[in-house]
Amino acid sequence: MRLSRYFLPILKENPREAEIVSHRLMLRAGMIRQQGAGSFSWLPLGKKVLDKVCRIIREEQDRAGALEILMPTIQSADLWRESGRYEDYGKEMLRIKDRHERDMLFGPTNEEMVTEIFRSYIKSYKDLPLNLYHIQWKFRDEVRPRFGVMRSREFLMKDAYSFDLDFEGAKAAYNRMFVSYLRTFTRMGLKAIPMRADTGPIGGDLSHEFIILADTGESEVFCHRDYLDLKVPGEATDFTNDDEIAGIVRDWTTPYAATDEMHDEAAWDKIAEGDRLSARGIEVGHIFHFGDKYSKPMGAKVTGPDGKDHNVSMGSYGIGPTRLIAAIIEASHDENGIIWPESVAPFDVGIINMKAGDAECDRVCDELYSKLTAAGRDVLYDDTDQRPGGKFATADLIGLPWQMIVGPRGVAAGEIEIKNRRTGERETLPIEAATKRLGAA
Ligand code: 5CA
Repeated sequence: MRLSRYFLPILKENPREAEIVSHRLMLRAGMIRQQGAGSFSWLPLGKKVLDKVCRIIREEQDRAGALEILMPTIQSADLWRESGRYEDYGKEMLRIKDRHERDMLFGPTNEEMVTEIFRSYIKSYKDLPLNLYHIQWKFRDEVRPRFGVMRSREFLMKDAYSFDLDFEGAKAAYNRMFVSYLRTFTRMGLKAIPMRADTGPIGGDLSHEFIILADTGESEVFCHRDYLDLKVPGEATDFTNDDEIAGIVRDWTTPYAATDEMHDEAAWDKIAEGDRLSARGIEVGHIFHFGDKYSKPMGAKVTGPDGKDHNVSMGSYGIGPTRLIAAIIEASHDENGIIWPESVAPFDVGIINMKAGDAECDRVCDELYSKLTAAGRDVLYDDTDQRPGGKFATADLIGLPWQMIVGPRGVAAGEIEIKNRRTGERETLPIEAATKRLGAA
């Protein structure tokens, strides 16, 4: 992408309404535009990051055996009356009437709808286990939307729903999602700690929140320091092996970890003081095992091997991709801007033409651009006539992991400079070596 043809509305000043660094940087980097209380448009740079985040989520959901679907945002109130949640959900639910005066709602979550799909098609235990997920916009009329996309009213959610014959099967499904979440967050450069949590309006008695430690987090959390060194399972993890998966979950649930609501002072006191980590955290994912809470009232049952009907045992598993982006920025930035982990960076490489219009600089930049692009790298080429200082500031603000700096003096010597955004290290290299270093032959 050439910057001269891109839409990147950078803000020079710090927006006054932004209280936390991620919100400030997302606005300044032209990633999002606020449209109303807790409602945001995603501009090109933000949309690119969002797509990369969702891609990792998809890959790890698919790896764990979940199947992607897409359900509507607007739901019928009647479905929610079947489960009893229409009245229970309270003011967070946006209730709407259609032209026939029918009660509708903008989905804050999809347990009812996915249970309706399940019961319409699946009748036998032989079709289990099943896990269906989608990535769809949700609306929750939060009392206090704040911190930009961190707590908004309209936000993106990946929500998965598992169906099993019995408690044991549902526990195995829960474990698969648990491990899939560990892998998902680690691939985004985040250290997420699973913590026992309160189940709130989703229900059930087993749930874990996945928490990123950050001073600006809304939750108060308590955990053992051992979590900081636990190893995240690799790509070769066998999601069909229930024992292997259960073993990983055991390792990741043995040290103490709990959110504020579930905190157990007595257990906490038993941990040596130097091993206690009491901090603030951001909830980026939340998984629930709730058995037959929805399947029973909604009649989602299958015939078991015993020939009898069984209400299926269910769980649901959420990740907030829009909130995740804010969490990544909270965890990874400096005074100059965002430092993207390479896996979710909007572009892999920036090319900074220090003297656009200079025939040699333009030629070298064009060549670098086409070589890197042909090699599959996502490149942002700053071909504008801004001054070099402004270009450096932009590249750092939007967090391009690698920057190639092309100036007339270097080009005359056949060299360019490459800079690593995270370490700040700069290195001058012959043009070809630099191109190779950044992934093109
Ligand atoms: N149905 C279940 C799991 S699929 C559910 O709704 N869980 S949840 O309420 O915990 O939400 C799942 C995830 O959505 C949260 O972990 C969080 O990452 C994200 N999320 C929830 N509320 C908001 C919000 N107001 N703004 C941004 N993200 C949110």
